[in-house]
Amino acid sequence: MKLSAPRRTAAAAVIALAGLLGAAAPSAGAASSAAPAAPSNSAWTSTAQALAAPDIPLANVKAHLTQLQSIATANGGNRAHGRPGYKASIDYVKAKLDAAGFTTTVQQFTSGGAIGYNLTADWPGGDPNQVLMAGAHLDSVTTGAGINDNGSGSAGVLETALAVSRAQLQTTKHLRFAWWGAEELGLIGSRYYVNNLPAAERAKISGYLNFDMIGSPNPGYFVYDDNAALEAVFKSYFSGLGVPTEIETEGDGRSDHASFKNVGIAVGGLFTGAGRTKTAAQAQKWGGTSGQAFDRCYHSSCDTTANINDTALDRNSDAIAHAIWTLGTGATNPPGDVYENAADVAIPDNGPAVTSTVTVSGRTGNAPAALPVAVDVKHTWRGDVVADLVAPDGTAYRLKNSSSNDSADNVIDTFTVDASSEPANGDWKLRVQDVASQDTGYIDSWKLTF
Ligand code: DTR
Ligand code: ZN
Ligand code: ZN
Ligand code: CA
Repeated sequence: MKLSAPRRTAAAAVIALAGLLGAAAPSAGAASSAAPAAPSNSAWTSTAQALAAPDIPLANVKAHLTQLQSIATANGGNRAHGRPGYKASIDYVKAKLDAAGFTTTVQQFTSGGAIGYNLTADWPGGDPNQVLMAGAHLDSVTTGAGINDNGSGSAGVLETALAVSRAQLQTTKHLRFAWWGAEELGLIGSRYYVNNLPAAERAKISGYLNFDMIGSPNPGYFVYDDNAALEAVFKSYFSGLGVPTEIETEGDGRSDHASFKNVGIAVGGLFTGAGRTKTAAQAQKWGGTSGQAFDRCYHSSCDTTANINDTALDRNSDAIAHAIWTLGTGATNPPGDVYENAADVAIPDNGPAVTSTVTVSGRTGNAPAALPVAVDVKHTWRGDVVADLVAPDGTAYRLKNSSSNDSADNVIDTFTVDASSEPANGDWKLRVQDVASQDTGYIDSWKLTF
């Protein structure tokens, strides 16, 4: 069994980055008994250190809430989809961003016979092929001003964007901020945005961070656990504050991150709780009142500026900035990063398929639309060989079919797979089967290049 000599050169650089992003360096997978093959020939040389985020002034965040409250009061008491208070909210947020140097876009859609609006704001610079998004729904329910739900998330994202402008932040990833319409009707605005984004544009989104209710009056500190790398960014921030966190368990699909997760984009976010009751154990670790809802005014007329816990709003706004600075200015995914398994795997003659695995981790977003799969299979009659790339979720991509008249030796080729619908991280497998008797061989090595 040929053992690969792990490539040490690039490994140190990749592990240095991995330490930054809290991710593990790539390694060979289960089929190999060889030492983990570290990424080799990485064209990535940067060991960019993420910059430290500034404090987000609570007073600034609350000033936005006061404005949203005034808008609701002046427009029938709410900021709901299809009502004048929602468009006025969009106009307020847009004006702040235009004045701060963002490139803003208002996207219209229709729902329930009424026009809705999404607002996106792009910060110039960063790798246009690695877009980091942060968003919040801006609409309220019809029964109230929606200051916690979701003025809090909207204001926290807005003030973080304004802090990026104040810092004239130079980013490695491209930053895009978003405020969604008609979330309360069923994630309508964010789903419209994602569904109308060309696949090539979707593939550029390395992650989406969602903030829906981050100032609940009886707060919990919940972190979305949909993506390990993004979850780690928030958990490490709160552990630095000495604040314990819990996994957000109100179920998937409960806010706009679901629109992005549904198309395979890595998502993360924060939540301080809605109508559920805080337990005694939670009150023990977080303070507040056990046996009472995290937000007693959830979807009610009392969801006003009085319905905010300042400490929770402050901590979560600072956590948003921490995530944007950490993920947006840290080292980008190294282009040309190679994940290889050089362990030999025997292929049974005219028998069951065998696999060889590489583990990809520490990346954000999806795999590329043109993923090179380099295969080296030694065989004495390559017409017998069928080969597939199997993504971490089990989706198989056919690389090579069998053919009865191809008697040449070996399958040594690089195939290109559109893997843009597959999250990058996970165990990728090369699956090979010999489908005709006589002649046989073995997987010599194979590799993916991201
Ligand atoms: N759907 C949100 C409130 C909500 C309920 N559960 C979760 C979990 C994660 C984020 C948000 C929520 C709303 O009413 O807007
Ligand atoms: Zn709501
Ligand atoms: Zn909400
Ligand atoms: Ca054979």
